Amino acid sequence: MNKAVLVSVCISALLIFGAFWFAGKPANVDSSSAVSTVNGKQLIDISAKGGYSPRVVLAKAGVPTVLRVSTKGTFDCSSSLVIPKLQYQKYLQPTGTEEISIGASQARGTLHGLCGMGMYNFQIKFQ
Ligand SMILES: [Cu+2]
Repeated sequence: MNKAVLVSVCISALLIFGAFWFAGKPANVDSSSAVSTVNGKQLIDISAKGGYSPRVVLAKAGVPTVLRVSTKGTFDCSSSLVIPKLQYQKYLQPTGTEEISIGASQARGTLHGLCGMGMYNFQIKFQ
């Protein structure tokens, strides 16, 4: 996908979802259901479609973590995922789950994720 297409997709998505946003939808900051622990690994589930949800996740620091980003008919630019701290950048499949490993030593501080154009974002706060 070239950058011009991505920009126009981004802008139209922003206009559409911006309308809902300004209609008063509260920011999704309830992260309690997004974090689980399986076999000593911390799992964080984030969905990508018209932005990321939840947008703020509180997680445990210093624990091997797998970030699972799921798409479901995601054709907006939130499928273009960038996590600068992990030097991660990828176009996700329109529907599927992407698993991103975060080592125990990387699971600290705040991890920022954003779409390719930097319009949508989420944060994982390791504490
Ligand atoms: Cu974007």
